[in-house]
Formats: sequence, structure tokens, C-alpha cells
Amino acid sequence: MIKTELCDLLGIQYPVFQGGMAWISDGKLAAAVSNGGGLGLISAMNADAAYLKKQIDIARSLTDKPFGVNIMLLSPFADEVAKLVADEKIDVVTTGAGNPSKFMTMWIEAGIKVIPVVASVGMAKLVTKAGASAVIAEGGESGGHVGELTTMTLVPIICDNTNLPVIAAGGIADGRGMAAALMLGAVGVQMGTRFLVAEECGVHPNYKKKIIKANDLATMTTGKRLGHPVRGLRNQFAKDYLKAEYSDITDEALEKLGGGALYRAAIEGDEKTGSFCAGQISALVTKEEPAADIILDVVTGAEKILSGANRFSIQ
Ligand code: TUI
Repeated sequence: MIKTELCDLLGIQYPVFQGGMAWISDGKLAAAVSNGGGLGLISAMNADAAYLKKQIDIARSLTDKPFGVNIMLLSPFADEVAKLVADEKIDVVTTGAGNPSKFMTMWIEAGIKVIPVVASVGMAKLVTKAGASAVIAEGGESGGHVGELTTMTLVPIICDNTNLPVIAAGGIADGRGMAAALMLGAVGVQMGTRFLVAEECGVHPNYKKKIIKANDLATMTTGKRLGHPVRGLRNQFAKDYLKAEYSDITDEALEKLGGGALYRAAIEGDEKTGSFCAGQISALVTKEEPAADIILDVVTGAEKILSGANRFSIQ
């Protein structure tokens, strides 16, 4: 079995995180991933503390294993959910889409392990100094909000610029991806798209169907004009939004156009007007199965490769 320092640090069996996906990663999915030996994460997304408290209670009722909360720092409720996770003494907090340093002292004093997503060396150095336990290097292959660099480049660059354990994310959905991430210097992986089709994931069935059907060219990025590029499936919403970005529409109107689109995709399954965040690796995600089976498939796949059952020999 693959064991890394991340397993000891967090008390988990396998060094596999489930990404915090807005309107998708709830208490039930997080508990299923943690029960499967990985680290499940509840997404606090754009919701308030009352919603998050409910999901934390659900997760606690379904697992006694460690789990985490992902805080999206662009959320209008970031301050109140940040305080809630400290009060609840959640095992692990991951952050995305910004600089978490103003919350880090409060979280660390509450005994929480803080693991920010970093999209640059500058941010990695800053959170290392602020007391992070590890960092997630998420390349632009991922779904949702994306940085500039790819996983292939970002992971080794971050590894060389921090002494913290690095978790690789973006473009990873099977054993090959995990093995490659470990070769680049990571000690764990985070996957979003693959867990989106987990049986325990309560996202609308249309969303799962679209991921399972997606091919290599199925995703695109929108949102560059407002400084927050987002990768998702190429549907009517994404095409209309991209067109609007290049028109003379105001920034305010553009922002309004994006409002509620994640909800319409994840909860309502609206194929036309929803924003279906998804990673490039959707093309390799082909079936719905229990979260625990996903973890085992990825970990045993990586083990086979790393123990020599691959396509080269060293002579
Ligand atoms: O956060 C994500 N993925 C997301 S968030 C999201 S919801 C959303 N809502 C409104 C606008 C945009 C998205 C859907 N998907 N992934 C983690 C991630 N964090 N990727 C990249 C980053 C990141 C980017 C910049 C982390 C830090 C950072 O620092 C910038 C700075 O210097 O403040």
C-alpha cells in the first residue's frame, strides 16, 4: 500500500483528497470518502454558516474518521464560515481562490491543519510562513476556478519552493495520474471530477451523465475578463458567457450573467443555463461507483505502476 507522510500527518489511510466542489461536496460525500480511507471535504462555497453547520453535522453522523472543510475565499460568507470551522475544531481546512493568511492564526490556534490551494510560488511561500501544514498545487487542468500553470509544471515548482508536503491536483483521476504526481514530488493527490460521479455524490444526475459522456475537447475556460477564469463543460451557457465577455456588455452585467449558474447545474441539472465545472480529465471518467472503490482503483493503479508493472525497464 502507498503510504506517505500525509497519511501520518492527517491520520488517513490513503493520501487521496476529494476536492471541495461548490454545491456538490456535501457532508454525505465527504463522509463516504473519509470512510473509504481518503480525506473527504465539505465545500463551504458561497453558502452561509448555517448551511455549513448542517453539512458538518451530517458528516459527523456518518463517519468517525477525519474530514475537512474547503473555504472558497471569494465567498461573501468567508468570514462567518472561517469562524465556524474554528469553533467546530474541524480536522483540516483547505482554501481556494485567494490568500487565506488573515484566518490562519485563528485556525491554527484551534488545532486545525490548514492546507491552502496555491497557484503560485509567492502564495506557497506566504502560507508556509503563516503556518500551513501542507499545500495543494492545483494546475489549470482542473475544473472550476483555475490558475495559469499546469499540474506538470506547478507541482515540481512548488515542491522546490517549500519544505511542506505538496498535494497535486488538476488532471488526476486514475492510478497513472497519481503515480505521475508522486514522481513530480507530491505526497498525495486531490481529485474533484472523479469523485463527482461517486455513488454517494448527490449532484443532479444530468451532471454525472455529462461528465461520463465528455470527450477530450469537452471543457473550456470562461471568466478571464473578470480575473476569475473557470473551467467547465462546453455547453450553451459557457458559449453564451464567452461571447458576452468579448462584447461591450458592462462588467456588472457580465457578473450577473454568471450568478446562480453553478446552482442551476449542480442542483437543477439545467443543461442549457447551468455552469458545469469539470476538469479536462472528464474524458477518462466513465462510470459511477462507490467512493471507496474510486480510492482503491486509483491507489492500486498507482502501486502497480510504481512497483514496476509499466512500459519501460531500466538496463
Ligand atoms: O477554488 C478553486 N476552484 C473553484 S472556486 C469555484 S466558485 C467561484 N466563484 C466565483 C468565481 C470563481 C469561482 C469554483 N471552483 N480551486 C482552488 C484554486 N485556488 N485554484 C486556484 C486558486 C488560487 C488562485 C489564486 C489560489 C490562490 C490564489 O491567490 C491569488 C492571490 O494572490 O490572492
